[in-house]
Amino acid sequence: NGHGSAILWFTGLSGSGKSTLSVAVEHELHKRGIRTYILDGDNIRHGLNKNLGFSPEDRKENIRRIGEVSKLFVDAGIMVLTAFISPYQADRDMVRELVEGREFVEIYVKCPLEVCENRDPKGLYKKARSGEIKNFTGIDAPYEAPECPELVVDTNQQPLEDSVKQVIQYLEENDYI
Ligand code: GGZ
Repeated sequence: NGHGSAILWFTGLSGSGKSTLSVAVEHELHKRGIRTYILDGDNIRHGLNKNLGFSPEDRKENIRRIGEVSKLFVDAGIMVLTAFISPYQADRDMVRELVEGREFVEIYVKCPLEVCENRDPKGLYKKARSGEIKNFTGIDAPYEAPECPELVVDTNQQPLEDSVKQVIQYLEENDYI
């Protein structure tokens, strides 16, 4: 009974919980009969964008292509959930401008760098600190926190289920679902 598909754009540091949250939100949307698709590093950076690295230019192109693909899904009536660091405000704004105003829902997955670094599920922060990986977001590459996101979800201050409720509640109150 959807009132409209949209892009749920999760942005945040590596290890902030974007993927976990997007999967959990997707599960709730499925319970409500809503068709969804998740775009993340696994299906984008290993495929469509496998020629791109982590320079500012490549990140911009990464986000641009993800935005264009997301727009196609929205045109098809599907709720898209994207889980990319997307560290630059200008790149996120570029995606926002690709679609109708309310079709872009910017969700800041907020978590202190120290906490992400302690989680370090893939050991990437450790490699970044030792210099084995260059241009790592939060270490030697910037993360620009959203200036005016539709939603801020603090994954360090609340359990996953509360974050999921927060997103679902936003979507209900604003007639997305
Ligand atoms: C940031 C990097 C880097 C560098 C590899 N900087 O925790 P992960 O592993 O699974 O998520 C990170 C992912 C980031 O890709 P995105 O497409 O989301 O980035 S962006 O939106 O900025 O284009 C991390 C891994 O790739 N990774 N090198 N240097 N993350």
